[in-house]
Amino acid sequence: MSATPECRICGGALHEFFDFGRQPLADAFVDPEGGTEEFFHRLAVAMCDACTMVQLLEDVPRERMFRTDYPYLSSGSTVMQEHFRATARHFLDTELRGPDAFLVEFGSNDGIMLDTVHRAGRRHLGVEPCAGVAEAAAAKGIRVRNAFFEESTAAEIAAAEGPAQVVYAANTFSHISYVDSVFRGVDALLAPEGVFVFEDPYLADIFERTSFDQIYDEHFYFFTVRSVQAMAAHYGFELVDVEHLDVHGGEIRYTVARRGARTPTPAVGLFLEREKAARITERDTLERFGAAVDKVRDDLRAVLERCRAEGATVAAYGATAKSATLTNYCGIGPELVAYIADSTPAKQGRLSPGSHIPVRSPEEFAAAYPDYAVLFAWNHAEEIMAKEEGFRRAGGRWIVYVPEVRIV
Ligand code: DWN
Ligand code: SAH
Ligand code: ZN
Repeated sequence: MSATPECRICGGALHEFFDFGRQPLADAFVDPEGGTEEFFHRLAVAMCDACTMVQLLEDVPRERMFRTDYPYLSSGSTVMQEHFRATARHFLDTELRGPDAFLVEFGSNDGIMLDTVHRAGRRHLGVEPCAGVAEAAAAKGIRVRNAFFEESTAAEIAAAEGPAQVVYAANTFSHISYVDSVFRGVDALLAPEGVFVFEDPYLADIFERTSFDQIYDEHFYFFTVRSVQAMAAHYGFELVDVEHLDVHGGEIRYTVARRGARTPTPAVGLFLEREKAARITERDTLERFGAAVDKVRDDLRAVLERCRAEGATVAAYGATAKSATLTNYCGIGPELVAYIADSTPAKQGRLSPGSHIPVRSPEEFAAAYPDYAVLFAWNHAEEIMAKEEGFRRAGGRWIVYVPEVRIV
């Protein structure tokens, strides 16, 4: 028997509330010619009884997930391009007004955010462990360091370039189990009045929308305002602002400063009240989530089985990391979904992790529309449905499963 698992942040006791069983790495698309064996791990989520942080029970070694050939390209969505342009402009207009102001982004991927900072001629540095996407950013003239952000990397950057007014991370901080090292790194790098800003999927939205596919190897933590406030305090910092974002199915942008450096905005207290009223960290909410997950699984399987019985053709759209949990937990393979259309070159011609559904180009989708398409990239619904108007015009129907299974 293993010992009672402990919270990665405060050491409190963890209470497991959902087990997805054996799951593959969500971004490890498989070469159909064979070769390397797939890596599986146990995917289960728990909440800390003390600080309420929701986290995975097991972490996958970071080098397995974030490799040279990491396939996800942030710039694949025009809505996300606009989101990060606006984010960069906001920093340029506020924290980065001083002539020598310096911004460090970790998890900068292909440079979707830093591109605007770079074009404005401002000091910046991306820290990105995946060489492929880091090179894509460097090719645009963006300064990138090919490394994992942690205490040693941050200390080296501080020594070489001086303090940063902004340390920023989107959809990355929640990917890092070793938050202690990250906070020590931020401490080494951040200017006295600087801010550490990060945005990640919001647990309240995941529960409200039953978007259980947000849970996969890379997403280690599921933040709330309450748990982030406790985490920041634990490491000598303070949560000073929060803002809800509509991207990626609902996120929060957290602004953290050194303790006492800034006055918290009313938004922090407001969100804490709302979270309390929504009972998101209560046992009954966790149990309801589990029941809702299994209902989505059963409903989606029923729709797909019916399509198969009727001889209808079914594909999916968006070979998302999220869809690894969806397909593997629901038992959806190529017999139910013939292929996944996706614009990412590195995913095309490969098979989805674990479920082995072939990934094809959107051009192949358009060349012979299926009767139904399951929207795996449900967080990009508006963008994709607008782009693929021809599919609906040709009589095609979308199958969505967030917040519930529907044909639209
Ligand atoms: O947190 C993470 C987020 C930011 O990105 C990472 N851990 C991994 C990744 O997660 P994901 O794969 O679930 O992200 P997306 O943005 O939902 O993926 C969308 C997929 O759909 C991409 O493979 C690109 C594709 N796509 C497409 O084919 N046509 C997307 C759009 C908008 C399109 O028009
Ligand atoms: N910020 C982008 C990319 C998110 S994908 C966006 O919001 O679209 C997550 C990224 O985090 C990947 O590019 C991955 O390589 C990177 N990452 C994971 N661990 C990291 C670490 N310790 N330091 C820096 N980047 C990391
Ligand atoms: Zn804890």
